Amino acid sequence: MSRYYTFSAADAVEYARQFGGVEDPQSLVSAEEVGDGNLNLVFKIRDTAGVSRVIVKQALPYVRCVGESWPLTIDRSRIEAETLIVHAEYCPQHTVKVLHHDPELAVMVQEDLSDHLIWRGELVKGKYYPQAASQLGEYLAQTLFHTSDLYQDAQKKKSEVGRFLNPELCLITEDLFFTDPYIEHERNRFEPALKPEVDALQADMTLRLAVASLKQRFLSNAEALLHGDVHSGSIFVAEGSLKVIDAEFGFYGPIGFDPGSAMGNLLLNYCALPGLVATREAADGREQRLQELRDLWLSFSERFLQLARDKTQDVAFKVPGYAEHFLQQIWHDAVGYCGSELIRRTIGFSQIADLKNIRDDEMRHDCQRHAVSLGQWLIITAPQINDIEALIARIRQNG
Ligand code: SR1
Ligand code: MG
Repeated sequence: MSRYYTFSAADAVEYARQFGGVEDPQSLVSAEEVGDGNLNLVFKIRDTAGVSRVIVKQALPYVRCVGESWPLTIDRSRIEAETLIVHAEYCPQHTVKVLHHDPELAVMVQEDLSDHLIWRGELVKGKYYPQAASQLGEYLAQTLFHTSDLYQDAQKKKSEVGRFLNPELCLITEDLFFTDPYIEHERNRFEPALKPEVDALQADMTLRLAVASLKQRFLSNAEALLHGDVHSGSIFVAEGSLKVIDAEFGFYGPIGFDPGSAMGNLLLNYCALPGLVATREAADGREQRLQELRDLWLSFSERFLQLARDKTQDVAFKVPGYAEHFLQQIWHDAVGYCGSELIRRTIGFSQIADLKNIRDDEMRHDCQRHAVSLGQWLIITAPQINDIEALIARIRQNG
């Protein structure tokens, strides 16, 4: 008999008193449900002075933004907590701290990050955090290198792949990223003005072949323990600080998927900025996004190579030139996954504020068209784009 029940605000307070690790548990008196993601309940637990002290997060047995008609395993809560715990082992400074978790109740208590803000909200307002992209690159390099075959013992890794199988959440990504946008599907969401672009995209067989390869590698390449959903809504930022949250899509997959998803979110904002802020600010903001793209990739790749040089365990993988070769494969994958993030967030089920918030219809459609065409181009030409400067140069040419 499962102990699972859905928490009320009062349950969340009681739970935080027991497991929140605060010195004065009785001072915790109220809970505010603040979950604005697609899947879970999230409570801020406040003390008598109204200060938020810890977060209680619970997985519902269905997709929250749809309802009970889309059931979803609560095991995702275990996967999320265990992924964050592994990632915190290698990059504590950029991973939200899990204070306690209970797989049966699908609940976890996390550190409060009220002194941070969700990066997406800040990007939509045109705000710039100069260190955020490098910090994200550091998080990705540390977590992905240390869980890859370059570092992990091969036997241990096989059992870790089993611990993090996550089939239901992976299926969501397999469908929403690589299938739905390329066929007529009831989950797709786009306005009639975009129908010609969507028809052309779905008829583009070169594109669909390239997407098939991306999907195959997502399904088959268990390279490292990914976060699995690195978008700007899964990241908290503050002056000089960045924390990654929300790892329920964690699994062993192709390393390029994580940096690629992150790059895709920077480029979605790049495409949306002319519709979100004044012309001058949009031009500056776009330059900042391109700089962030560069910072993200350079900090990721430089740290990954340094870790490979210093810490690779396997004798065969230590052969000179192998780490560089592996990194080049990761790069090409990342560019392809970046393109698929642009497309699925623009015409698929899971839309984002950057584009949705553009009030002027024509401007919104233009920005959406830009995101779709940039995504198409990235997916098709990924094997020919050899480095970050070539990518940035082509994005500039693309408008
Ligand atoms: C049904 S879940 C839709 C999306 O929300 C999550 O954050 C993931 O990005 C997923 O694709
Ligand atoms: Mg999420």
